[in-house]
Amino acid sequence: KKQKPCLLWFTGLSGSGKSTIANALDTALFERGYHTFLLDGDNVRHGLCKDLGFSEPDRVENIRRIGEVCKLFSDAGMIVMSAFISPFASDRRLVRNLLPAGEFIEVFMDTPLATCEERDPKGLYEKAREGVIKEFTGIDSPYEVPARAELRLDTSVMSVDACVEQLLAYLVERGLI
Ligand code: GGZ
Repeated sequence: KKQKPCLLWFTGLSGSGKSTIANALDTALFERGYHTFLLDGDNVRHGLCKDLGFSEPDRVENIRRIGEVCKLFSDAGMIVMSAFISPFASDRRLVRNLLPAGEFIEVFMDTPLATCEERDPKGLYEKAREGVIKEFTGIDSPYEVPARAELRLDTSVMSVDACVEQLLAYLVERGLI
């Protein structure tokens, strides 16, 4: 099946739906016969980046390494998806500039903090509010909102399926699938 390489870079707060939507899109693309590669915290922060924490320099290095891996896989022709908070605009720009023009697609998960905090699937927001976890994004560590993301999704008002449909439509419109 014909496809063009690209990198769908999901960025947003913890609990905003990055992994959920990236995984659902990955499944949808796989079912349609496309070659994909998905990177998220589950396969990166326990391996490639297990020496890194959540200080600013560690987050910068985390995103740098992830960006380089994404580049390798998109160079190999895959449709790549990554799901990391990536809170700093400068780091996201660095990854954008690593790739050939047009291949980087920034997907801003614009789910309100209140919704993310309500979901709190791992109880991390509660711990951050109590001060048990320090430097938690959105609480006592910054998240720089993307100024010109290619796509913006708010999972407080959109279903998973609707998000996937919008992403697939974008890839078709761009001639990538
Ligand atoms: C933010 C943290 C933190 C702190 C642990 N700040 O919802 P999760 O649990 O599964 O996803 C979050 C994940 C964030 O890792 P990333 O590699 O995406 O972050 S970054 O791009 O900023 O490097 C959260 C968990 O790790 N987590 N401590 N202090 N998220």
